Order: sequence, then C-alpha cells, then structure tokens
Amino acid sequence: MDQIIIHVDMDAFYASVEIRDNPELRGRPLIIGSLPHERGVVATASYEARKYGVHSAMNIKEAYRLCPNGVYMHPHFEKYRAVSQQLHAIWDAYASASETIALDEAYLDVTQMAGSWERAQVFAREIKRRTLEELHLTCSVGLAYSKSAAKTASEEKKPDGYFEIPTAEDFVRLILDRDVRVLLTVGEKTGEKLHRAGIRTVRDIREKQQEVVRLLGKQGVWLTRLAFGEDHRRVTPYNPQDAKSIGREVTFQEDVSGRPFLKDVLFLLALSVERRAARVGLCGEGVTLKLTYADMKGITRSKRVASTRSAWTLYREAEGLLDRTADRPVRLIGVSLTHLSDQAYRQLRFEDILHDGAAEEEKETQAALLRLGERYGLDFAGNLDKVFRSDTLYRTIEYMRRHRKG
Ligand code: DCP
Ligand code: MG
Repeated sequence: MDQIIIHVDMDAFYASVEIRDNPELRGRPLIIGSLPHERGVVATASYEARKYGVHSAMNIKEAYRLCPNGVYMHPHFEKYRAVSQQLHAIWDAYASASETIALDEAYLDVTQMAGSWERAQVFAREIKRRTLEELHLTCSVGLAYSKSAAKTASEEKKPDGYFEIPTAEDFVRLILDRDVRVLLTVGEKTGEKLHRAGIRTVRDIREKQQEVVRLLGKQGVWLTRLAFGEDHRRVTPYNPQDAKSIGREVTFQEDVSGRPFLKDVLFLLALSVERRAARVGLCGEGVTLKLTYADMKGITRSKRVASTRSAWTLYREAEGLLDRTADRPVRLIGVSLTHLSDQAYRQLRFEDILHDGAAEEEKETQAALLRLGERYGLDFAGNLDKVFRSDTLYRTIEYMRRHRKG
C-alpha cells in the first residue's frame, strides 16, 4: 500500500469545548458566534442545534428564527487555540508527518509508523480514545489510502465517527452517485457550474470528462482524476506557526528608477524562488511583491494564483503587481511564493494531460533567461548554481545595475 492516511476532525469543536467546560450546557442547542441581537454569523452549532437547521456561516438572525430556545454564546478563541495545541500533540505522536488544516483538523501520514493497515486501525482507535480520555472531547476519524478519501471517511459517521476507505475502488463505490460537491475543492460556485452543465454526480464527471475539463480547466482535470479515486498528494508537514512563504529580496546599493531593470531583477528573484521551492517540493497559491521606496516607505502587493512554482509564472504575476504601483525610485524589491502546499506532483500530472502548462512555462523561463543574459553580457544559464548563492546574487544584481542599458 502506497500511503495510509488518517484524517481527524473534532465534532462541533467550539461548542464541544464550551459544553465540556460548562456541563449545564449539555443536551441543549448551543450556538457559538454572534448573539441574536448583534450583526454576524454562526461559527458553529452543537449537534442539538443542528437539528433545527442551524449551521456554520449562517446569519445569526436566521439561526435565532430557527432556534429561539438555543443558548447563544461568543467564541473564546484563546481557549480553542490552547485546546488545539493539546489535540495536535496527541495526534502527532502517531504520524511521521502531520498537516494541520484547522484548529480542530489534521491529516496524519501513518504509513511508516503503522507499517500495516491493521496497525493503522489500532492507531485510529487510539487517537479517538486518547482524545476522549485526555481532553474529554469527541472527534471523527477517517482511515484511508489517500487524503481525499480520509477526509470523506472522517465525515462519513460524524459525530464521534470512525470509517475506513482502504482502496480507490472502495472510495469510488462510496461516492459514485453522490453530488459532485463530495469531491474535495468543489465549493458552491464550482458545484453550480457543473450542475448547470447537467453534471450532478461523481458518475457524471466520469462520463463527461472532456466537458468537465473544458468547463473548469486544471481543476477539471483534478476532479476527473479524483472521480476515479486517484489522489497521490502527500501529507505535507505543516503547522500554521511555521513559515508560510518562500521569498527572495534584494536591497540595491543605489536606488533604482525605471521599470525595465526592476523587472529583470524580479525575474532573477523569481528564478531563485522557484529553485528553493523545488528543493523542498512545494508549490504556492499566492504571489507577493514587496517594494521599499527610496524614502523608506514600504508596500506589499499580493495575488492568489493557481498552484505553481514556475519562475515564469511568478515573474509574470509579480510584474503585473509591479505595473500597478507608483513608478518611484526603489531601494528594495522582493518576491515570494505564499500559501504553500505540496501539489507539485498533482500539478505536473495535470500539465502532462493538458499538453501545456509546466513544459510551456519551463520553455518561457529558459527563453527569458537567455534574453536576460544577452542584455547584460552574462551567461546565466551556465552559471545559475553560482548566481543563486546569496552573496553572488547580490553582486550579480549590482553588476547588472551598473551595466544596464536604459
Ligand atoms: N468555524 C467558523 N466558521 C465557519 C466554520 C467553522 O468559525 N464557517 C469554526 C467553528 C468550528 C471550527 O471552526 O467549531 C471547526 O470547523 P468545522 O468545520 O470542523 O466544524 P465543527 O468542528 O464545529 O463541526 P463538525 O462536527 O461538523 O466538524
Ligand atoms: Mg470539526
């Protein structure tokens, strides 16, 4: 078996913590969020309150209309954060890699530590038992061959649930006739788009693959794969407290005026970011441009992008951000890839199928590198390893600054 993954998700997390700490609330419909006379929404509701139709993100007035006898309470985030750390500490002990998705949710890669499916079953039971005994809270656990399946499995028997999906065949059998929204990454918007095209179930996706790809592009390719149970994404060790971006910046010896040179530097920085991201196997879904002007005033501009680490794409996005800033003398420029995840593998597979993307981006990167070298009389392509050593990058850019034309 390639991977064995556990997905854990606490039941009605904020509400359960409050009930645990105040037993008088037990058995009553509890709504955590705004209070009925305030503006705002429901953060979460106890399962008793859900029976009235109350759910997360619902307008609080609507919730009050549905459940006037409920107990309404503001959230206590500090408390939930503290509990979250205790939870993750228990769970992490069973995994070689753990990926924190939310305060109350994580993917655990138990492939190596368990070594077999049977032992992973023991781990899953242990996680439920210890979470209850040590923290007096219930969670739902999914055990599966992939991240998507593990997530679906943990939702399957909520609350206090446990469910297994050992193989892709099991997964497909389970979801085949369910709404497309069962697939990870299908939100309201995508769901509607597919529905309008008459694609309602996972089965429809399998039967209308070309249509799905035409409608949704890369995401469509991902969905058609998923509809066959294919999901090779790894559990990426991730903790929101850890660094969230890979970036590179440079401070010039002398302030720089004029866009063409800044863009050349930006491209070089993007290349460096691509290399770093590749080394740690990460892609990002955000690009941030950072500028400090000569007067020390600093700005950052960010944008969400489809998962990538391509220098060319990074550069083009950052260039777009730069074009929309004031053209004043610049002291520092930087670019970073943010919202990191391990989707490199997935991404490459998309591109292979679509015959564009990665290969095209790589071609563009190489061509841009060649043009850059010609502009400054430097052999970048043959020297990249050296150029990107931090001291050399700095000196190379200074050399470029002095030898720029225009
Ligand atoms: N949350 C929020 N606003 C949302 C969704 C969630 O503030 N729109 C908060 C409150 C939840 C916590 O995040 O308690 C965890 O979110 P979940 O989606 O896991 O929901 P619950 O744990 O509350 O319930 P479930 O048993 O369905 O997992
Ligand atoms: Mg939860």
